[in-house]
Amino acid sequence: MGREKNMLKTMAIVGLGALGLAAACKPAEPDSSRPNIVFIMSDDHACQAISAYSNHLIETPNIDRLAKEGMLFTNACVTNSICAPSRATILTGKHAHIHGKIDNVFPFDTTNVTFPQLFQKAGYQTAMFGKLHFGNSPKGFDEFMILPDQGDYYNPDFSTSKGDTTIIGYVTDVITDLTLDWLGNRREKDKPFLLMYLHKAPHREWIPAERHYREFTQKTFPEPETLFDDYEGRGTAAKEAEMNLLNHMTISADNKIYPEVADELGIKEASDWGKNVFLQKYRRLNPEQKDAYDSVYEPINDAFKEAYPNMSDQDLMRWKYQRYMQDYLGCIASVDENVGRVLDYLDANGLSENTIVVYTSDQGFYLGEHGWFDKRFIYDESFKTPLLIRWPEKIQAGSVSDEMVQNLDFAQTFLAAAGLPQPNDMQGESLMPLLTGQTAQWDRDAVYYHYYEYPGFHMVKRHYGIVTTEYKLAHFYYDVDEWELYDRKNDPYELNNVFDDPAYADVVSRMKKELWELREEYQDSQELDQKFIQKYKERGLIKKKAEVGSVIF
Ligand code: SGN
Ligand code: CA
Repeated sequence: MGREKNMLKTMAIVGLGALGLAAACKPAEPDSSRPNIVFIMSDDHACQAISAYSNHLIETPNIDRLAKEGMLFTNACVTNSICAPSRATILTGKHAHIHGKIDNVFPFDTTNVTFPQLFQKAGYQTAMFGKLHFGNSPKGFDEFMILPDQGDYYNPDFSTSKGDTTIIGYVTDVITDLTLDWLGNRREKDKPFLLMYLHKAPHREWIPAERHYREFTQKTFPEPETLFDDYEGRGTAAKEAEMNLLNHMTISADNKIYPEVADELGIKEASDWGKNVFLQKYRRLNPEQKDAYDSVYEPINDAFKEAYPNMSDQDLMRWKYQRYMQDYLGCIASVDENVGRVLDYLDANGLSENTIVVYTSDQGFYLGEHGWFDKRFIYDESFKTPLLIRWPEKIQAGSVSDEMVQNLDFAQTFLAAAGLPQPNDMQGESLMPLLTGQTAQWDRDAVYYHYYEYPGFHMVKRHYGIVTTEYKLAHFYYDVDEWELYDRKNDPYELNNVFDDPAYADVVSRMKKELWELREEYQDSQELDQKFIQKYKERGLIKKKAEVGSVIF
């Protein structure tokens, strides 16, 4: 409305004689059949750390705006809980065994068709800023600036189509500056746009912005009920995973104890990996950044030096959990602030009405639940991912969907929203019926999951499974042959594998049948499982534990 008034005013000023010219040059009217898309994704952001889901750890008022003004998905999940495979699934609308990016190791096969390529062809202006993690450049973007590999928190390097560059500053701020600069200065106002704004934060090694060091390192956070999980009641995979805060989180890289302090205290780790990572990151800081860092982390080191000799394992676990949360949540504070900057820009420039804004993560994360950090498992904290979508023209403000939607669905959703055809070989479903309140048209009752990266970081065994609202059935394979069944309603923390419980015999046979059907529907198979194992063998990736980055105290 406001826009129409402005246009009329312009026409009155230019006068009738100039009308033809004015019409030819005027910005196109917002066309609701071709909405803009701002796809915001952070890396390893757990639902537990977004206040729209739960505010027991942190307030995220800006991200929450998307739920207040749009839709919150409480059961969004991924197909493979790890970075690059998730990104490949989002871009292609296919499961990992089809697009081929099964893990973080092998590069993405760029002969895959991605939805941004289809948008570009259809006349959208396209741009990507931040973390991709594909080992190659994205296709289908008019402009991109991406972090090589995992990227750095301070003074990050970027790859662009014109070469590489380093930008001084804090990564979350820098990615947002690039995004706003593009929106403000290079966006072609007569075209709809697709913008992918992709944060590195809050990925490991969790270094907050200077402005958040002090506040967050002084906080104490509530412990999860399963912090001291002993993994009884589950299979070998949970027991052998190397993601335990006490045993596998490194004292230097992760907990920010200077290597010389760790040495002085006689802390032994299986390798120097954590110390080396710490030094590598610390050396990136310029003198001012180092001063700011030291002014906060030195006192933490001093206090630890004093406390450590009298700490029990339990005390150390608790200390590590607090250190972890302080830094992880400190990173999220910047993500939230910066999301606010982008939302404010859209508001101030009349773009909010006709722009679909999505906030999600490449997967969920353990924030001490089961004593863990990291992800990978089909268990809830890593399987679920945040999803908030705002599109004022179509989505009722403040709505909530409990349906099981997947990152597999995003590509088709965007294509449907823009009125573009969905390729037949995409494997998801458009979320449009859910977004527009036509829930009756949505009939999914189970989702399929498959994780591959083993042996590898954190040593989570290969597994595939099926999840319904009531049950979760998973098969761990390769160096084990174990099944797990969880009763999601009666055992929400997934502590008791009831696969062998006679009371669940019927459920097991029904779920297995459905799992085989899903495998067939999505064209996954034992032959493919073997093919991917063979690929690891050919690349020499089948190694013993200690050689693949395991760090044991
Ligand atoms: C790095 C991390 C791991 C993490 C993988 C994958 N170690 O290797 O903890 O699981 O990335 O993460 S780090 O201390 O060197 O960062 S992912 O998000 O890219 O899949
Ligand atoms: Ca990730």
